[in-house]
Amino acid sequence: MIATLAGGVGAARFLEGLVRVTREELSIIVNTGDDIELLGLHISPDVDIVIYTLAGIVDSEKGWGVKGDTFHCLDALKRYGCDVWFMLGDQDLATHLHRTLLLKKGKKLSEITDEERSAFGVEARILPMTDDRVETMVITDEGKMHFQEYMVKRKAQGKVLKVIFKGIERARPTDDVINSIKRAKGIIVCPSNPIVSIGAILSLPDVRESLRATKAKIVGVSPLIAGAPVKGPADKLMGGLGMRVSAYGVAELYQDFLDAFIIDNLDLDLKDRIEALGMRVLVTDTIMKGLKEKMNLARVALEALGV
Ligand code: FO1
Repeated sequence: MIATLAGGVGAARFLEGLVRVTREELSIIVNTGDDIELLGLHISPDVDIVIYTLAGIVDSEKGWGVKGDTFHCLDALKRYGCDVWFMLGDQDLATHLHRTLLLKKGKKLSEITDEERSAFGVEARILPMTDDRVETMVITDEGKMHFQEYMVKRKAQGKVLKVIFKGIERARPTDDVINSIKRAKGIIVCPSNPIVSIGAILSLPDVRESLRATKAKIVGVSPLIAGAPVKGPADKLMGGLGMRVSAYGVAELYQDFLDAFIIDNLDLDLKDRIEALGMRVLVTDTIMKGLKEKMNLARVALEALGV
């Protein structure tokens, strides 16, 4: 079994390649710090992005939402003057309605996610990082807000001063999360935001310790290419928090548990410096334009794991 740590769009695109090049069982540990309650519904964007992508129904241009979805419900809500800044499509709303109803009945997010995965015919296990409520909050020079509000509503404006995982003190990773890290033959840290996506997973008790303790190889894929993310505000968050905004900066964040790190050809000049942090560095094309590139990148990760 291979375990992976995943955020949203970048991870899902990588996983699309991985499921095609390995016969190993996959456990995908997914960030839930981006989860938000809107219109009375519990939205788990990263869980849904991974499931929709692996089910082949994601809107591949945006990387989130369902391909060809309509927005009639949101349009109708606008008539009532509702502030609809998060684009929830009609089919996507069904997922959030279903999840919210089951949460209200006392089911755990991990159980509901497994039902959703199965309903969409996804074979890989999708493990929300926790069943407890964690909310990623961003403090900028414009105030404190939910990560989705910072990223989507305010389009990542304002200088980032701090990132807080609200609720993390009481949150526990699920047993499946810790067991999959302990049992995995190899672990992949997907090309996701190192602060809010992978950072939230690593902030849970026992996760980082289990990664440090495992004898299995761990490989990371840089989400930054030539100092910029393919998607999302990783550069603004890292820069605001005083970190080096480069593949090197990401490697520094993971250096206590990574055995290998995959960087883009454009970052070849960083190879020696990253290797000096104590990890093997593989240099390849990490821009996942199509399925071929996604599968190639996944093959490089598997080679680094030796599985
Ligand atoms: N991202 C946007 O930039 N704008 C949106 O309106 C938006 C809606 C949305 C709805 C459902 C969903 O599952 C994801 C959605 N996303 C949207 C993506 C999401 O905000 C982020 O990409 C992830 O949370 C970051 O990992």
